[in-house]
Amino acid sequence: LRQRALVIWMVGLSGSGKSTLAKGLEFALHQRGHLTQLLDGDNLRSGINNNLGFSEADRLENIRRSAETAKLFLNAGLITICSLISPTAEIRNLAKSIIGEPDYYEVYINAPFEVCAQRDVKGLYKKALNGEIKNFTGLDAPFEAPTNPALEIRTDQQTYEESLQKLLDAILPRLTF
Ligand code: GGZ
Repeated sequence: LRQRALVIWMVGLSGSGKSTLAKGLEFALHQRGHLTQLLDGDNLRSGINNNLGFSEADRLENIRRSAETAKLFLNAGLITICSLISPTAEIRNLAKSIIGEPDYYEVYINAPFEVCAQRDVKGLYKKALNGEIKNFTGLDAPFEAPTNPALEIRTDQQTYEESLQKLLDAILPRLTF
């Protein structure tokens, strides 16, 4: 199979649906014969990024290492799906500059803070709202919504299946020469 490599960089709040859609996208691409690599912020933080917390400087370093890692997979020819909050324009610019503009495809997984807090899949919002977690994105740490993403997915306004279909419709045409 010939495929054009690409980094799909998914941005969004904790609980917005990034990881779920990233896994779904990876599975769908596999089924079509594509070679992929998934890099999830949460997973990277238990390995290569296990010395990093959630200060501004640590998040920047988290993104720098993740983008450098993505670049290695990109250069190996894989479709690399990154799912990290990537909360600021500065952080996303760093990722874009490491990966290189033409190979960086930014997807904003958009669900409002209130919706993510309502879902609270991991109970983190409850803890953050109780003051048990400091520097929580969207609460006492910034989240700057992407202003010019290649694609935006509203996970609060459509089903998971619709979101995944929209992702695939946008991405599949970009994976061939
Ligand atoms: C935001 C936090 C925090 C704080 C722990 N703020 O939904 P999750 O749980 O599974 O994924 C989130 C993950 C965020 O890591 P990233 O590497 O994606 O963040 S960043 O791009 O900003 O570096 C969340 C969990 O870690 N988590 N504490 N304070 N999310």
